Parts: sequence; structure tokens; C-alpha cells
Amino acid sequence: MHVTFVDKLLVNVTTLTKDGLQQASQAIGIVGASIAWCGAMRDLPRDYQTSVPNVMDAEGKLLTPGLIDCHTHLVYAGNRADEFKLRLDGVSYADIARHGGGILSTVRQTRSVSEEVLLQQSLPRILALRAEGVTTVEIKSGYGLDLATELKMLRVAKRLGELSGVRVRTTFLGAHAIPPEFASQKQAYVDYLCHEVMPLVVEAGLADAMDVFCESIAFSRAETEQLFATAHALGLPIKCHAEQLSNMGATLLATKYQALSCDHLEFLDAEGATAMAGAGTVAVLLPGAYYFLRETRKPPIDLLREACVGIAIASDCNPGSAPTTSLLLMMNMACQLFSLTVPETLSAVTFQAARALGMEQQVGTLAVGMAADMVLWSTRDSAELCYYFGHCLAHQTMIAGVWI
Ligand code: DI6
Ligand code: FE
Repeated sequence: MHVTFVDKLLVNVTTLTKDGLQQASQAIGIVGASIAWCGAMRDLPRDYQTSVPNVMDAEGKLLTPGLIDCHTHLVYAGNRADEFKLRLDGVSYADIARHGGGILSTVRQTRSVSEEVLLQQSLPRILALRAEGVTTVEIKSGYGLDLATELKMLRVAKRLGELSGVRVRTTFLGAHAIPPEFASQKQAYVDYLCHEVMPLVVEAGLADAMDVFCESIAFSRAETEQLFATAHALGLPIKCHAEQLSNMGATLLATKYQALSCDHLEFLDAEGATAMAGAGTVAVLLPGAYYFLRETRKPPIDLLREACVGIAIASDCNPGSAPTTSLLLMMNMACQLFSLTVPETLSAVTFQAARALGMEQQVGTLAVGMAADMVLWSTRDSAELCYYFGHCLAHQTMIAGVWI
């Protein structure tokens, strides 16, 4: 049985499986904003060939799902090029943070601008991602650290989605750092987030998930647990910046709350990997932050593979540790720096990235019923998406059934 009408048909495409493997001689039929038929050319219903008004012969070219950047902080004001110069002179990221720079420097800049200016400064970043074939982006708050500015960031994130056509998922990251007005009153800040900020963020419908930076320089395990319990009670799925600079057991805690993802993970151990596999939690790796902070400890890829934990890759786009808007560059870095294979890398920015957002029923694979978000690349070989760095292959992007 097949639908008797499709309004667009792409024939002779090379597609990808969920595991990132190439499949030649495929066809995709689209009705409205969704995929209505997909399969091998030889199984293509005969009536489609004659009745479809809009048939495109791709001549074997690669058609991937729209790429998904599942971890960004792309809404922020200003930049931190001044800190970059300090780091080139040998001052460490942690020292800069201890002297009131780092995340708090971006908090000051983000608080001080209007919503309109924040939108104008952030728009080029989502457009740059879109120009590389990214059709879904997660955006975190966390440079406001007070109710008004967190809401301002989340509203800007939603408006970026409306302006660009990119699907935007928002994540509340009020627990990113301790704001100056709560300096040395961390527990009071956690209580403020749980009792005053999170209920209003949820009521305004501005967050799809909640994230915590669980780290010695940020929030402890006990504080993280209080935040997770509050999110859980409010019905918000959980994500976690976990085991980035040390092993805090953040992963064990996050998996207890069925976290969608744990992100960074340079210090993850075998127990944490097993817990992630058990909870179906995705490991989001951020090679751009690893590169830009000149880290030396890599995330334990073999542990993740042995435990069968899904691996996603994201840009972490932010002014401090990853001032980049290239997911394709992150894919090359995942191969070069973390030794991921090409199929793992392709799956990491499609199917696994969708899982990290809880969106795998909607985006990230080319299958019947999924959103018609896809990219047609000017190559037949998927390895070329990982091979180039700082170069983007020519391509065409479709979002919700419309070529952009
Ligand atoms: N980990 C990161 O890599 C970013 N946030 C976080 O929790 C860094 C954010 C920044 O430096 O502005
Ligand atoms: Fe991050």
C-alpha cells in the first residue's frame, strides 16, 4: 500500500541509514511538509513516475536528513576575543573565570542589550549553521542568570527559529554559573531557580528541556539533583554538562532522571557509560570546545562503543569555549581528534542528534512520516562531508518540504 499522490519526488538519490551507512539507488516522495514514501528505486510505485508534477533526478547524489546541531549557546551578546588574547599569553580559561571574566563577562554583555539587539547579534549565527545544511538547532539560555534575561534569551531563541525557518529547541540553563548578586550564596541561587524562575519559564512555554553545568567550578551533585528533581516535577526533560573537567558522577545522577543526553564527557568512566546505555541517554561530544581550550583528555570513545551508547556531535557554539558556527568542521574534528568513523559521524549529526533532543520521531532520518528536512549534496560519497574542513560542498536544503 502506498499513498496515491506525492507532490515532490526525488529519484536516484544515495541516502543514509540511521547508522550513517550509504544506500544507493533510492527514491523519496514528499507530501506537504512530510516524507510520504521512501525506498529503493526498483520498488517505486509506477504511477508516481507518471503522476507526480515535481520529479527531480539526483543522478546518484547524496541526500542526507537535515543536519542537527543538538548543543549550542548561540544566543549571546558581544564576544570574548579579549580573553582569547589573554589565553594566547598563557592565562588559563579557569583563571579568567575566577577573575570575573568567562561566562560572567558574557552575562554582563547579554543583560545590558535590548531584546532586539540580542536578536540581531545572534541571527547571523543561526543563518551560518543553516547555510551548511543544518535544519534543527538546540539553543540554551544561561547568559542571563536572572528571570528577565533568561526569558529574554529564550524568546530570542524562538524568534530566531521563526526568522530562519530552522527548527529550534530551547533548553533552560539557568544553572550555568553563579551570578554576581548571589556570589557566595549558591544554595540561595539554586532555590531561586527552582522556586521562582523554572516555574515561570515552563508556564511561558519557553523551554523544551533543562540543563545543568555539574562541575567543581559550577554546581555540585547535590545542587544538580535539586534542579533535576524540580525539572522532573515540572515535566521538563533533562540534559547535563557532565564530566567535562573532572568526574563528578554527574552522569549517574542524570541517568537516574532518564536524561536525554550527557554532554562533553571527557572524564566519563565505565560505570557512567553503562548507566547511559541503560537509560538510553545520548553522549553528545563537542570537539570544538576540546580544540579551542586545548584540552588533552579525550572522551572515552571505546567505552561508549563497548556499552553501545549513541554518540552525537554538536558545535557548542558559544563565545568562550567554541566560537564557531560550523557543524561540518566539528564533523571533521570528530574524525580527526576523536577517531570517529565516517558512518558514526554522519549518524552523530542526524539520528543520534535527534535522539539527544527527544525528536527522533520527527527529524534525523529519512523515513515515512518524518519531516521533509533534507540536504542534497554535490557528491555521491558521504565521506566528503567529513573530509573537507573549512570548506562546504555545494548543496540544496529543504525544510518542511520547501527548498530554501
Ligand atoms: N561548558 C561550555 O563549554 C560552555 N558552557 C559550559 O557549561 C562554555 C561557555 C562560555 O565560556 O561562555
Ligand atoms: Fe555547552
